[in-house]
Amino acid sequence: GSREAVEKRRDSLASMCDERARMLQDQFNVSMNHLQALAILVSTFHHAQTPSAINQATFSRYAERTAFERPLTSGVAYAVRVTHAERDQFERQQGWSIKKMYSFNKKYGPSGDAAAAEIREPAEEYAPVIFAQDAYKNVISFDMLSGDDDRENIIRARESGKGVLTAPFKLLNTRLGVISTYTVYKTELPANARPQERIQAAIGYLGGIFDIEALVDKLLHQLAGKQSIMVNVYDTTNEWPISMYGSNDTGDGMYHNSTLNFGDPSRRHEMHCRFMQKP
Ligand code: WA2
Repeated sequence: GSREAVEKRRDSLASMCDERARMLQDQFNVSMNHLQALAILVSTFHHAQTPSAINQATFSRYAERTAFERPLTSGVAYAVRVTHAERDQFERQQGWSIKKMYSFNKKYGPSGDAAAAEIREPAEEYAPVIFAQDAYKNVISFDMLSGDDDRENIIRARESGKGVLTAPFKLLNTRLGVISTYTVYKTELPANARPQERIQAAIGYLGGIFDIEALVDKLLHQLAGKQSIMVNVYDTTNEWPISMYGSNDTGDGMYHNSTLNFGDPSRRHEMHCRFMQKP
C-alpha cells in the first residue's frame, strides 16, 4: 500500500544520504591526514635544517604536485610564530612587513599595514604566512592571528596538538571556506603533553583551505542519482546552524539527517538530504 511506498522511499533516501555523508567524511579525513604529513614535512625540511631546504618556490611546487592527496582543499599555507621582539629582524630577513587581515581601517585607510593600526596596542606575537600554494600566495605576509576565525583555530590547534577546524567563514578571497590547522612544534612532544608545554613549543601552523562549495559539488556530481536528491551540509556546533553547502530549497517535506564526523571533536556537522521531486 501507500504506507509501504513511503517507507521504501524513506529507506532509499536514508541510504543515499548516508552514502554521500560517508564519502564526504572519508575525503575530508584523507585530506586532513595529508595536511598533517605536510606539517611534518615543513618541520623536517624547514625548521630542522640549516639552512632551510624549503622556500616559497619549493613549497608551492610540492603542494601543487600533491594536491590530489587533499581532494577537498583548494590550497595550503604555512604561517610561522614570530614574537613582538623578533618582529623587526624577521621583517628585514623576509623583505616585507607583517600585515593585518581585514584592516580596512577608517582612521588609517585600507593600507593593510599592521604598523599603522598598532600605534595603540602592538600584538605580543604574530603568525605571518611565509609559504602558500599558488592559489593563495596573496596571503603571504598576513598575520593569521589578526583574524578572529584563524586566531581561534591556531590557539586551539597549538594547545591540543590535534587537527582543528574553523566554522565556515568568508576568506580573504571572499569565498566561503573552512580552515583546518595543524601545529608544528620545536621538538616532538609526547601524546600526553600538557597544553602549556604545547603552547610554549609551538613554532608554526600549517593550514588547509577547504573550499566546501566547489569541492563538495564536484564530489556529489561523481555520484549516480545526483539529480534526484538535494544535499545540504551544516556546521551545527552552535545553536544556529551555519550552511556549508547547498541551497535552501525545501523539497517535498521528507528529509534524512546523516551525521558527519570531520575529526574535530569540538565541532559538529550534519548532512541533510531531500528528494527533488514528489513521488
Ligand atoms: N588562508 C587563506 N585565506 C584565508 C585564510 C587563510 N588561513 N584566512 C582567511 N582567508 C596558515 O591556520 C594557519 C590560513 C591559516 C593557516
